[in-house]
Amino acid sequence: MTNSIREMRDADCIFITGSNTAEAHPVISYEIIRAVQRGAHLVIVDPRRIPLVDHATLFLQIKPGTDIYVFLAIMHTIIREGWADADFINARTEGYDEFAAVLEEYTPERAALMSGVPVEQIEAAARIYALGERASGDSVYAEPRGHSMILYAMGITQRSNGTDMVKTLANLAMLCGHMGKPSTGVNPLRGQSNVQGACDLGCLVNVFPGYQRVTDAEKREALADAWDVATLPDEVGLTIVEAMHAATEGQVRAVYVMGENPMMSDPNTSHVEHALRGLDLLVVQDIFLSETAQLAHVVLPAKSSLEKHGSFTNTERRVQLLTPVINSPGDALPDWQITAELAARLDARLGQSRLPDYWRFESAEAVFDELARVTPIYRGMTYDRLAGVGLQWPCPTPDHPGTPILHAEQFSRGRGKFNPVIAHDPAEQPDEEYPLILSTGRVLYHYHSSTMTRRSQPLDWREPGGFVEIHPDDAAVADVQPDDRVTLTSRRGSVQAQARISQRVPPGTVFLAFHWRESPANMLTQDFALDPVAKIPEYKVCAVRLENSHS
Ligand SMILES: Nc1nc2c(c(=O)[nH]1)N[C@H]1C(S)=C(S)[C@@H](COP(=O)(O)OP(=O)(O)OC[C@H]3O[C@@H](n4cnc5c(=O)[nH]c(N)nc54)[C@H](O)[C@@H]3O)O[C@H]1N2
Ligand SMILES: Nc1nc2c(c(=O)[nH]1)N[C@H]1C(S)=C(S)[C@@H](COP(=O)(O)OP(=O)(O)OC[C@H]3O[C@@H](n4cnc5c(=O)[nH]c(N)nc54)[C@H](O)[C@@H]3O)O[C@H]1N2
Ligand SMILES: [Mo]
Repeated sequence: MTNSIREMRDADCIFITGSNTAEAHPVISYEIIRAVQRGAHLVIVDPRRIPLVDHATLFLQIKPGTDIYVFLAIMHTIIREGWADADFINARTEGYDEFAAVLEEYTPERAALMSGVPVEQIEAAARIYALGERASGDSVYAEPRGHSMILYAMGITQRSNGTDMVKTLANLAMLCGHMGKPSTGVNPLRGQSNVQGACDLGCLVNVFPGYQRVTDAEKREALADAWDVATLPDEVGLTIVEAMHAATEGQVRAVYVMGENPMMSDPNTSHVEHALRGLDLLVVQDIFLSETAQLAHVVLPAKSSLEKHGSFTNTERRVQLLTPVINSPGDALPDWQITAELAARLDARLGQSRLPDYWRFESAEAVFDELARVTPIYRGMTYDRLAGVGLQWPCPTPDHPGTPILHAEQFSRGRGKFNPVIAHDPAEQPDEEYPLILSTGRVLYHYHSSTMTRRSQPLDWREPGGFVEIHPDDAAVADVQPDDRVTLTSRRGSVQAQARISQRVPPGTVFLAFHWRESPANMLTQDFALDPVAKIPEYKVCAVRLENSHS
């Protein structure tokens, strides 16, 4: 996030798209509701009538995958009506002319045809967001233009044009100067409790800790020095879906999975199973015997987050300390210790004369100290300083207070760059054989592959099994009554679940969460069309057929 959670309550307008905030980020949704109660506008662009729509002042219900036309039309309108922030564009950005030229053809009328959202709603969203209009009451920011925040999540990124989508939202914020000030910015709501931290310290295929590129020779050599090794790899690795394809092609022979359950969470499960079963070695390090661990040659038992020391970095870049609150069972060790011991043994096997210092950690704190040493954005942090509320990166020096708002004076690259983006449609469109769009995601009561939440009796009681949301029109066509068993079929496979007939989804779209091992959504999703840059699969759109299982 460019900005911080606490700023949401002061916003004049909050623009949410592709985030089911009340179910996936419930605590953040309280801040949003608070802002609305103080008079802020809440604009939501989403295919589903998600719970937060009850608080929205404007809801643009798009057909899945068509929001790009709406965003381009919103920017078209902002320029046409003179609502852009010329001062910000001149002082802080570059590439405006090229970007603006591309927008000319993306009229609200065209967006209405593609998305099903009326022209008036698109124009109203443009005005409210651009000018930071309030629904009522006075702004805490006494300025001519109010403060607008964009929040987004997986509805934007889990798309074959996810990178374009994110650039589009950045363009929109820069166009209106909603950047670098409180209650503005582009704010991706990060998912897992520590996914931000995992990325920060290099759990990505192209960077070392602190987003230092593996292809940057100078950074690479500095890190090799710090770690006391001769060289470090300079090759960008395979992302997870690419790795599964490489495995079926025999190019990847061994996989070490730590805290992931790809048999449930990766797209096209039959293919994933084929890839994993064909490996020479599959190691799974988990806190439970997950669906993936059941296929492993070796299972390494890890301690859960409630059983170990460490730090989590949350969605607003805040690094916070973990403290164990329960004892761990059996032989479970903290993940860092399993990895360090494994690495030390491998080094010994490879004939290293001495155990390199970089594997000799005494504690999680020692790991953190090393991390801070090699990661510029964490460099000023220590466990002592993190005690209490933690610190937000960048925090480059021991006396730096942390950074609640990014890009306040300038962007990381200097001027903010407008990236011209054109619309792309989802890779798999409905047709006669597979006439419906399947959208996948989450429900409030379960977490991902639900290794944890389905072991909790109250949660399991609340949502005990897989259900498909079906619009009444589509239910009528397929002769489906409430609670019937239905079968969804895509080009990849078939899944059975219970019908939940609901106006939450628009006609032509069905929704299935990916929590249920008896109704595994990823049997249906596709793994062929990845975003060209991020390589994320299009979890949010594939084509399916709906049948009543009894007919
Ligand atoms: N209860 C619970 N909370 C969670 C999780 C969980 O499993 N359970 N997982 C965590 C993780 S890792 C993550 S990444 C986050 C995910 O948080 P979200 O991204 O909020 O969750 P999703 O259910 O994937 O929903 C994405 C939203 O995008 C919408 N959407 C679908 N297609 C489109 C489209 O074409 N355009 C637009 N604009 N929107 C679309 C959906 O209708 C939905 O409202 O949640 C985190 N929080
Ligand atoms: N169809 C569809 N698929 C999706 C998505 C979607 O929206 N639709 N969303 C995608 C997204 S955003 C995400 S983040 C992924 C999530 O996918 P996964 O990360 O595969 O899902 P989890 O169930 O969170 O799996 C985490 C595993 O880690 C284990 N675990 C928990 N704590 C620890 C620990 O401290 N140490 C170790 N070693 N293991 C631990 C759990 O038992 C579990 O087996 O799913 C993706 N897949
Ligand atoms: Mo996620």
